[in-house]
Amino acid sequence: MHSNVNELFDNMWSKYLTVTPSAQKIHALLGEDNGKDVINDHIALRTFNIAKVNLDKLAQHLLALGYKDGGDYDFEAKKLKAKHFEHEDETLPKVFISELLVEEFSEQTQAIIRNMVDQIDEDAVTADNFLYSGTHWQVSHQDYLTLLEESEYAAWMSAWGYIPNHFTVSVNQLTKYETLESVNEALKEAGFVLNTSGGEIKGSPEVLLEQSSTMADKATVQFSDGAHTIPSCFYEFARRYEIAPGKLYSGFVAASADKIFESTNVKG
Ligand code: OOG
Ligand code: NI
Repeated sequence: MHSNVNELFDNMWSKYLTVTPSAQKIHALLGEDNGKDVINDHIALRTFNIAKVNLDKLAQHLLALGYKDGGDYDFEAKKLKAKHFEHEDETLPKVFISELLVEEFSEQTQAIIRNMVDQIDEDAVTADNFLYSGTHWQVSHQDYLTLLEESEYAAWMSAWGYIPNHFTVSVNQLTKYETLESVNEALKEAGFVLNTSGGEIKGSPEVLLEQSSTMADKATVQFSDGAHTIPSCFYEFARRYEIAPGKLYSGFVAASADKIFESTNVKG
């Protein structure tokens, strides 16, 4: 486990940038002073609900740094559960962690996933770098395609493993933009492709959270049977509304999150 929270996020950011070149460009576009002032609202991590690596195992890394459980979310159709964690130091990003409900999939999909998880060294899960350690297994592109038929999430996990699948710009804290609409327009003008599932803007002031995201960048993965270029990670944008004067809503909105997951989809 990390003992320094800033070091953890710096290392996660560096790992994420290796497969998400857009992120640096988005910072430069939205922030002042070449993006130095961009504050992240949250990051997101994915895993499987197998005990060795489940949501709770990932959460240990955050709880050890003073994060607290902030809410539970269910995604029945995608066969996922999630929780978010937040820190009393509000300058630290919230962390959204989801887990795939492996037992709800076909025997074939379960076998591919269990084989991957079996290859993880037990000690790797509690090591400092686990949340940005990538994959711990060999998987074939054929298996990736098999997973893709049942779950885009499972396929993404097989290729990328433990790495933040997105960082999220806090629109509230930008100085050059106020609304999510204006952020989206700037992104599109600069050539970024937005996730339009459920509309460009998911949520509304009524649910206290508006979100949008880019479609994931593409990067090359060395599968056991060859290299292939597939969706990697994306960038999200969140504008939060007040629940009380001076106090922003800190939760997530399941109906919106359901669509944000699709930012790593292979099929549009
Ligand atoms: C997480 C999707 C949900 C949000 O902000 O609602 C999410 C994921 O894609 O792993 O990040
Ligand atoms: Ni998110």
